[in-house]
Amino acid sequence: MGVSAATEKFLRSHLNTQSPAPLLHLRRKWRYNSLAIPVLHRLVDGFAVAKESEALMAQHVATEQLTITDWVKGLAAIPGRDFTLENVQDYIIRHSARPETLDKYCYFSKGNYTRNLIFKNEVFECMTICWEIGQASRIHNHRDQNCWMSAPIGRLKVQNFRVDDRDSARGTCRIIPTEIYEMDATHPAYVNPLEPVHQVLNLAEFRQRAVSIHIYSKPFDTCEVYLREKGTYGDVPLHYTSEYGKLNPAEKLL
Ligand code: CSS
Ligand code: FE2
Repeated sequence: MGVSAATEKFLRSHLNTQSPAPLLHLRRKWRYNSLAIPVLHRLVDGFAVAKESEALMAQHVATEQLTITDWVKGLAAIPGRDFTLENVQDYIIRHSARPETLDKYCYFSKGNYTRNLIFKNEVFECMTICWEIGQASRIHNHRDQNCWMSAPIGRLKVQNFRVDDRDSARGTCRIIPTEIYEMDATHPAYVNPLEPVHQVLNLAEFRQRAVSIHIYSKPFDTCEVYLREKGTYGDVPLHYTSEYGKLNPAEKLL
């Protein structure tokens, strides 16, 4: 898929040492979200390689810790037209949610990861996702919507995939693993709009539950799920385990 000129400029700016904020998470680039590097390898091959070492010298940006309520208020104060990949990434780098304020939005289930809506308007929705040890999402996309993620509690691995030979009439494709990165409290991330198919995993080896916060803009309520072994994909509805702190009555937590 293509991206807007503004997004492309943002992705390019990751390698511009004049714009320090988005570079924060590149300091440990192979372990954490380094998505700008592979993107730029394709966008401006050669140039990206030359600039990589400079990117590693990114300055540290102070992060203000807020209650989840204030964190969401700050996000909702960004006007819709400014709710861009760059602006929201900048916000989540500069502001983090205090983990102890997330309790109300934390429901765990041994059956599956849970989705807990915190806030929703026409521009974005924001939710916690609670991961038991060993739980993982399916391989999926976000319907071409932007997604920013942070993990105030625990650690998560994100595996990106490339989709080859997509045949929409037959619902078949090939799924090829590409970038891997990790998220934790100090390493937020966003889904690469140029390679939006991914899987999030709370690996058993991490030995702890995880709670991540996801911002989706605009909100979406279905996604495409990819079955790697079968080479097929299809639509799957998404639902909330809890909304605004209240468990969905139909929900059976295991
Ligand atoms: N997108 C998945 C979580 S992994 S990013 C979901 O909303 O259920
Ligand atoms: Fe996702």
